[in-house]
Parts: sequence; C-alpha cells; structure tokens
Amino acid sequence: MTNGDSIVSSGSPSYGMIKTETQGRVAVITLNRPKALNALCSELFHEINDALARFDGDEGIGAVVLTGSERAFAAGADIKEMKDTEFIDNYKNNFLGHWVEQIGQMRKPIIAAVNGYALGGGCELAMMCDIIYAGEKAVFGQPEINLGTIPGAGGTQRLTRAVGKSKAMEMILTGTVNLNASEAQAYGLVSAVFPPEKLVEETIKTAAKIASKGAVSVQMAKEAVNQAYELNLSSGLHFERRLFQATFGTKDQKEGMAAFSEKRKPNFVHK
Ligand code: CO8
Repeated sequence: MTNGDSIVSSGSPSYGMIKTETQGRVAVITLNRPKALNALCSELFHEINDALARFDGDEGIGAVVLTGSERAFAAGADIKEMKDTEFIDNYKNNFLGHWVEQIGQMRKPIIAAVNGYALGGGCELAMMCDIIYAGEKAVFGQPEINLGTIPGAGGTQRLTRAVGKSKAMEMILTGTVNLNASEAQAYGLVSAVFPPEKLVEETIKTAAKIASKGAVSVQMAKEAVNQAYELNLSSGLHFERRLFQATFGTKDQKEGMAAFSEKRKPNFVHK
C-alpha cells in the first residue's frame, strides 16, 4: 500500500471458512478451507456472500480482493456435499443458485487473485470477478464432465466468451485440458501473472489504485463494461454515453478536471 497502512482484521469472528481483512480502502476475502482445497460447500459460499454484501455496503471500501491459498483458489463445488442430491430437490430449491446472487449484484469491483487450482466452480467463481490476476502455478479448468455433470455457475458462458468456442469446448468436453497461468493470460482470461508469493500483494496494489479513484465513476465504469456482455453495440454505446454524461453531476468529476487544470493530484470524495 502506498499509504503504508498495515493489514487490519475487520473482525467477523463468526466466519469459519474465510478470513476477511481490510487495508485502507481495500477489503481482502481469503477462502480458508485448506483440507478440502477450498472446495465450495454451501457454508463457505454463504460466508463469501455475507462478506461481499458487507463490503459492498461499506463506504470505506472501494474494491475487494478474493483469494485462496497458494495451493488452491478453489477446487470446485464440494463434490461430497452434493453427490447424493436429487434433481427434483435441486430444481425446487434452486440448488447453488445463491452462488451468483451476491457477486452479480456487487457494485464495487472484485479482483480474483488465483494461486493453484481454480477448477469447476472455482474457475467459475474467478470468472464472476471483474479482473483475474494469477500466480505462476495457477491452473484453470472445468472438469465437471468427469463427474457426469456440466459447469453450472457460468463456465459454459463466461469461459467461452473469454477464450473462444474451440478452447472452451476442448476444456469443458474433455475435462482434462486445463489452462496454466501463461496460457490463461495469452487467452485474455487473466490480465497479469505474478510469482505466487507476490500475487496477493500485487493484486492489493491494483485494488488500492482502483479504490483511490472516485467511487461513483468506478461503479459506473464497471456497470458500462458489464453491459458489453449484455447489449448490442448501439445500445451499449447509448448506455455508456448516458453514464458519461451523468458523471458531470458528481463532485469527483469537478474535482478531477479541476485538479488536472491546476496541475495537482485530485482529492476524490466519492460523491
Ligand atoms: N469437493 C470436495 N472435496 C474436494 C474437492 C471438491 N471439489 N477437491 C478436493 N477435495 C478434497 C479431496 O477429497 C481431499 O480430501 P481428503 O483428504 O479428505 O481425501 C482434499 O481435498 C485434497 O485433495 P486431493 O487429495 O485430491 O489433492 P490432489 O493434490 O491429489 O489433487 C485436485 C488436487 C486435482 C484438485 C483434486 O482434488 C481434484 O480433482 N478435485 C476435484 C476437482 C473437480 O472435479 N472440481 C469440480 C467440482 S464440480 C463443480 O465445481 C460444479 C460447479 C457447479 C456450480 C453450480 C452452481 C449453480
């Protein structure tokens, strides 16, 4: 951190499977279920969602980092937990539907810092984030086909958009073709690769940089980029222009442009 702050526990003793910390305006959520390689059981996902909701609603936080251990970001949904569930209950109870709810609603940027395995639901969780950084030994894959099932939290959609149809088909249909960190970067799935021990630190630096900008324009920029996946070009350009115009109603736009003109650093107030 440029301001020299040390990492401070933001305190939530009720979490048993994640750790949360804040560093300045950055929140860090660390998946902490090492014996199961951070397999995403229901309790773990509820904790992730709870922490995300808390940080999204905290004005003192401008960006969130989501990470795991050096061995595993997450090795997928918890196979042991779900293996005996039945279609009719899964359908009626919208099994694992809550996975996508909070991350999809997040207004603040989330950066995934992926070391080790990001398989199945773990790869999907990383792809739900806004930016993915990887450690050199990261492994991205969708092995669900080996279990007699298919990706269920965005793998067939987000991976295909990220790496193209042929590679996504190869990964999802074989369940054994994975991407290492440099391949994932070459495909554009991840935007930077770091030595494993530097990954979280470097990710926090980027998150801090984002969190130092005006929070309203950061949220609007995130919203506009995400519309690129939903809208045709003319609707997307229209959406972008309206948000661009709206930024002129914020204090931060006045401050940012005044600071440029006065050759000084802006002092954003996130309003
Ligand atoms: N679920 C449950 N436990 C797991 C999982 C998992 N996904 N992955 C690893 N573990 C456990 C192992 O069972 C083992 O536990 P134990 O010591 O009690 O036997 C422990 O973690 C360590 O694992 P390994 O001994 O296997 O470690 P290795 O280093 O030998 O292998 C691997 C690491 C390659 C990652 C291996 O563990 C593996 O293949 N794991 C399964 C990967 C996988 O298939 N993931 C996909 C799961 S399905 C899924 O994610 C569907 C998502 C759908 C979302 C739907 C939303 C609507």
